[in-house]
Amino acid sequence: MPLTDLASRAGSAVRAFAEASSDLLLQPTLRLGVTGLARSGKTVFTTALIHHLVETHALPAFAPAQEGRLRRARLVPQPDDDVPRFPFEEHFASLTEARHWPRSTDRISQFRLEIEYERAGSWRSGPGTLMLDVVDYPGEWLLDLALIESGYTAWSRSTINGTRRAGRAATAAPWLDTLKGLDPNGPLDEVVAERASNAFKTYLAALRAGPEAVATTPPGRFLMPGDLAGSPALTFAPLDGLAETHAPDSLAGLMERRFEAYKAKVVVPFFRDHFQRVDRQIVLVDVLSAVDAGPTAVAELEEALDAVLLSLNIGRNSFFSKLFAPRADKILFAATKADHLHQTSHDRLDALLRLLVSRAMRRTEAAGARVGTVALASVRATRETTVHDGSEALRAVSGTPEAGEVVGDERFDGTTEAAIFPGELPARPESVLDGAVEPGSLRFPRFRPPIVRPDALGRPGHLPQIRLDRAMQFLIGDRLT
Ligand SMILES: Nc1nc2c(ncn2[C@@H]2O[C@H](COP(=O)(O)OP(=O)(O)O)[C@@H](O)[C@H]2O)c(=O)[nH]1
Ligand SMILES: [Mg+2]
Repeated sequence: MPLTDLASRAGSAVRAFAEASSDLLLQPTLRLGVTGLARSGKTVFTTALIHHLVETHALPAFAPAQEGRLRRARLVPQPDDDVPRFPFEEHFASLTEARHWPRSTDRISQFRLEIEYERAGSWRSGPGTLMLDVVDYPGEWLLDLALIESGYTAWSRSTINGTRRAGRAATAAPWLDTLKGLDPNGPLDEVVAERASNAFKTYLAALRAGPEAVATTPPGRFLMPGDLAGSPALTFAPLDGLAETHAPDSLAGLMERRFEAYKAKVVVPFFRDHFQRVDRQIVLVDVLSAVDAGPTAVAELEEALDAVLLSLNIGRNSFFSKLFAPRADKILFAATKADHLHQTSHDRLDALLRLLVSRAMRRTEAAGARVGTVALASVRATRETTVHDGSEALRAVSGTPEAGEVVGDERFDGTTEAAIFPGELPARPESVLDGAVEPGSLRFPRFRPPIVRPDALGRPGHLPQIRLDRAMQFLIGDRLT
């Protein structure tokens, strides 16, 4: 391992300590990480969270609000100048005025809220202030932790081995073809390196677009480049038939240097500067889409959960992961978009996520932090209703499907409301893993965000949600007492 790495790690420990002690002296601060794979609902969650804190109102399961102890929350300048600000105002306007979901984002962003509240304790009373820093970052980047412990040769081999998995042959064929034509000992050639890297990226993209639908093969920035899109730092790829060491002027030598540079300049700084500093973490999971895509997607999702738990290093005895372990003492896994189901299925969705997470916790020997699960909708786009199928009454949801969505033989125009029977999750969550849900048998059209009307005094209305208040209580409730 290069020395610079160790030095920077030591520096980060010193900084973390200085930060923690200055926090104690100056202002209690809580850093909340929001992560999840692409489209899992991070932007919508973060927008709704800020909205509910700023527009204080009763949220039954969020004690500080329910007890009327939230006095004021306002947006203040964020602590890290080098991280883009989370564009809350833009996302909120898009949701409530245009009724469009926020535009998708692929990079890290941050937001600071200053929350003034009334203490609830019997021995501590009076006003308190909490600085809440919310950091939204792509879950794909967590997959890179696996690379830190790996050398270029080992990474190449395991990635190529990954193509042998059931169902991957056709997806991998074009990339494996390109690999056959590449000689690791051949001359160092930029054009060849780029061709190899492009073929590899095409393979990764095809994996995600395929039936697995979940991305678990690193490097994370190849899946979600953020501000590194198009950068030469991402121009590398595995090679086949590698020896243990590579001549510096060979193709393998170049690839190895790039691989190591990626780890040192991209992966390590992310874990050190952002991930490691998180106090509480929410991991959003689109369980419903995986269930609908079939057992392969669910299995792939389980693997993604393993990777997340390993990166959170709750309990595993590894030198490297220990160095990057965040100080997070509470981790919440949340199945998002629960508003696609009737509320009678919300507990089933939660039970399924709990099963997936507890299996992952056993596999990764997780211990230490408090881990919770919840099925939620950050923004509830539907209402509950019943539809009749002959003499049978089915529990359904109704909302406005987005223009172009198709259910059965109906294509929606984006303005018409419709009641849709989404199907039901099985009562026994284990049966989902055995393939009890026929792929494509559930109906989850994309709904437009709900209509939010101002209240009688003309103040902006509240975004409806499902169990978001429970998530807030788990993540920050105890720091507002
Ligand atoms: N019905 C519903 N859809 C949601 C909800 N949260 C997210 N979505 C959908 O999921 C998409 C992706 O959400 P987004 O927050 O942008 O995901 P990100 O990539 O993780 O930031 C949105 O455009 C919505 O279509 C929710 O609470 N309810
Ligand atoms: Mg986003």
